[in-house]
Amino acid sequence: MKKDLVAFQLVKFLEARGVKNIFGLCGHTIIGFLDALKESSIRFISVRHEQIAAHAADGYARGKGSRVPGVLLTHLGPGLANATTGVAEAGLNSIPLVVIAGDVPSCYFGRHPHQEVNLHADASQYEIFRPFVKRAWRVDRPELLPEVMDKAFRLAVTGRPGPVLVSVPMDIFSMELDTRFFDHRIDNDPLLPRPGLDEKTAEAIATYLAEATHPILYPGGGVISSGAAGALTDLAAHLEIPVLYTLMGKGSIPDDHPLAVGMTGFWGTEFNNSMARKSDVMLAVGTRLSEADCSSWYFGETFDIPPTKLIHIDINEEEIGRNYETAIGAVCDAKMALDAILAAAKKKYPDGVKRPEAVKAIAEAKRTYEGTIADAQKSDQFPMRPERILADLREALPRDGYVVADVGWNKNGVGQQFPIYEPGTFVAPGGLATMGYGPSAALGVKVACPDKKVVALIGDGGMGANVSPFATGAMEDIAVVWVVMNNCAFGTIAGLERQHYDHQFGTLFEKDGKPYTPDFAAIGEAYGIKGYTVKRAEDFKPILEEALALEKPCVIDVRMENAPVITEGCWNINDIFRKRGEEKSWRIWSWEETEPWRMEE
Ligand SMILES: Cc1ncc(C[n+]2csc(CCOP(=O)(O)OP(=O)(O)O)c2C)c(N)n1
Ligand SMILES: [Mg+2]
Repeated sequence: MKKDLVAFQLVKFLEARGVKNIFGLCGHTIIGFLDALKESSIRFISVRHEQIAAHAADGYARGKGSRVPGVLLTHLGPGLANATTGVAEAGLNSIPLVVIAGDVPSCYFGRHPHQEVNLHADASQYEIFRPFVKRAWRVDRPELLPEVMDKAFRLAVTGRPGPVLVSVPMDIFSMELDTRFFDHRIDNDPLLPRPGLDEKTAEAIATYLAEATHPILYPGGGVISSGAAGALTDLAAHLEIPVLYTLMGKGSIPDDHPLAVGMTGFWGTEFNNSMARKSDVMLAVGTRLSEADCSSWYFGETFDIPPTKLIHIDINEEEIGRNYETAIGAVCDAKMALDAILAAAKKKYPDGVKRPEAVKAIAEAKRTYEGTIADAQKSDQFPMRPERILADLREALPRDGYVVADVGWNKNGVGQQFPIYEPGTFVAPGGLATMGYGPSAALGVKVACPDKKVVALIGDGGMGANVSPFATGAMEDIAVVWVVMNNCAFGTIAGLERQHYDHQFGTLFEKDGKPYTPDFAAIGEAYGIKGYTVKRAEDFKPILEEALALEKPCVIDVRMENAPVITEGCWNINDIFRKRGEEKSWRIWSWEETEPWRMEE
């Protein structure tokens, strides 16, 4: 019988499962594991906060097309708690992660050993993760670790992808274990064909779409992560169907494709929302039809379902029929489904369908919209117009360059008016909308895609939340270009507050009544990366081009006007805000607002 330390066997298992990078932060509970990792081909990318590690692992998984999990290593208690926001963000966005956390020694469960979480149960830190991981395990015996790791890697990427947690009492890393336990599990890595759509349903859906007068396709993030963007674009082209998309679905079709319309919802344009509203059949794929994309589900805003007939395909059965009456629902993989529908459409309608009026209307609407922002995109004003920052960035960034966003103008403005050409190159925190996501996620994207240009487009609020990704960029030579859209404010919230309460209390960065900002370029330089401060609008693009060409970590601090993203859709919160003494009755969920046809019954 051959034996070896569990830590070394775990590293061997991870290598065998193709893990190339682990993001994490040390603690006494995991140095036994680090001792084994030191000998490995796996790169350990050490960061300064576990939330950064989680976002970076998320960015890594996305850079790899969401087919392989990002791996995150944390210490127990405070380390694991720090990682919660990042892991929850990944969970809500269906991004696969395997989180390995150290835990208290198993012999001391419940005796209050150092940093034990034990207020409601002994050694119960893993329960902190329960609401947002697919499964949280605490491994109580060394023989169980191989089995749990095997399950963890499979679970993270199958079905609706997401994070899993394996909490390992630190003594287990230091135990000797018969090598057959791990060896057996290393071999247990079956090919898992993804669940598809049966031919009959595929044909029914193709027929609905082909025969409809105003159909639309509506991809969400599931289309990107299942690699279905090509099939979606081909289906759109064959049946000439306009494509609207969710924030997370941006990139499912190149934005300069004649059938690409744009994003719906609160940050969508009126044309986009009206096209969605007027559609007679819509095929939604890989989306949970969430609030922002659906204008709080109000009737008469983004979707009117019914009369629009909703066909909804998602890998997660819980999404079907959640918010809307559904004509056909199918639980399957987005790519398998779109391939099957495309095949059925080609068989039944070999010559395709032509809808020249729709193509013309899209082109006209895009021209009109571009006209409304053209002046701002060219404005020499300084602090710069946000529209110009986005337009200059688009020109400087190659078609396949990545934009990793955060929250604020950088996410909502990009969703609305920044063309994305390649699936997966727009990386944003759609689910939890965590301020502070982008600066860290960009590290992981660049590690996953070293040959691509990666820009982290961040507000000064988000960048200020944590600047230490600069340290990791410097130490590990990760050539992210961080662009700080600096409006000296939590601008998005300032805009909402100004609109509803006529002031910006608690949302501006000010000192002695004047705008306050740290010097992000100097902070970058202090960390050992290149720092630029933009002083005039015309300097921004050349600086950006220089920074992108350097292939080194850089930060560009650019002052920007604190102006809100124009919102033509609707969001229920705007009805809820109410000044003292103001007469207001707001719309809340009601059949009158969301399902008026029921009231007619
Ligand atoms: C962790 C976290 N805290 C608070 C918020 C609420 N929030 C949404 S947008 C925003 C302001 C972001 O400011 P900044 O990064 O400067 O971008 P801007 O809105 O100015 O473009 C805040 C605080 C959030 N999304 N996440
Ligand atoms: Mg800001």
